[in-house]
Amino acid sequence: MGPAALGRLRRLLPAAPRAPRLGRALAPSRGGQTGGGAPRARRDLYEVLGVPATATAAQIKTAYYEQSFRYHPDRNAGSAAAAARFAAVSEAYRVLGSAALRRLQAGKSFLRGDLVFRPIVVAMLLLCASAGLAVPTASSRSGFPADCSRLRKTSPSGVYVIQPARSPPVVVWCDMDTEGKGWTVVQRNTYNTEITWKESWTTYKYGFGNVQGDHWLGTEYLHLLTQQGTYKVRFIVRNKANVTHYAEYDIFSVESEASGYPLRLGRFSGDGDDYLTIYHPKKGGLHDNMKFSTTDRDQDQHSGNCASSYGGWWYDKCQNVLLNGKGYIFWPGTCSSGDCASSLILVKPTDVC
Ligand SMILES: [Ca+2]
Repeated sequence: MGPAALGRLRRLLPAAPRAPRLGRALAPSRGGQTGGGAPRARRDLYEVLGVPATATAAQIKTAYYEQSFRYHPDRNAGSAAAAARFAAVSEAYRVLGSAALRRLQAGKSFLRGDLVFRPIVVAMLLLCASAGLAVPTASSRSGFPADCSRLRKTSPSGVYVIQPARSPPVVVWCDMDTEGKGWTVVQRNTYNTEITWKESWTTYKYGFGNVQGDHWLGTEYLHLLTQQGTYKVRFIVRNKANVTHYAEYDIFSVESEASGYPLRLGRFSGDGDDYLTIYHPKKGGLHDNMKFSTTDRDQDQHSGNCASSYGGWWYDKCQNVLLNGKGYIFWPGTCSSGDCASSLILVKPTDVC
């Protein structure tokens, strides 16, 4: 589905509601085949998630969590039907989830509690029940821990080798000093970094930099890490006055390369506003559910390529926040001109399961 088709879908979203047809056999993509054009495709997206066209952002997100974990390929090994259903659910949520937020924002009826609180708690419980253990175990093949949370609590911060499920061993920095210990560092940047961050898709895929300094762990490793359990993420920035700001999401995953490494985030907590899962029309839009873009792979919603200006990121049109830049680390309110001194992205198994 191209950007033009997505644009048509979004313009059509406020159309009259209709009753859902639940339990019907699903066709991941039939747009253009039935003669129905965009309206038929939009209707199918709601049906894929099993929600009515009047569904709120919270209902859409809850349905997505339920279905994506039910049909996740890791829990349906070898099932082409489950894989197709998983892909269809992911695409439906990517389109409808973002559009529902925009619709709420446009109507000035943005109910933050409705969006992220009780329905998502229910979704979390369903997610935990279907996902099994939230904390991954050590790799039976190598003996390396699956992530930094498996280290002894007395271990110091430093360089370690981990091995997420289905991954080769990976050298990482384990942060044993930040609250709760056991964080795996997936990104670190400083304003005057040597790294340009304007790297290719493949370079981002496998990572670059020095884990003792500025680096990107690798989008593929982010995917593999977050597919082996249920993870949370903490974004931390420090401004020139040495004041830190953080934003945490109690669920964090990066889906497969085949789906564009889209970002999936759960509930927000932090010491400021939520710039990743809430739509900010006067900034870059929305980051949650956006695909990853690089200089050589434009998957953003902007007419140009956002990644060409700074670096790889989950852009919309283009960014509310941006940590992958040389001489530009941007977080509104903390360093609104892009002059953050440093940034850090940490992940570990979530507490909600
Ligand atoms: Ca673009």
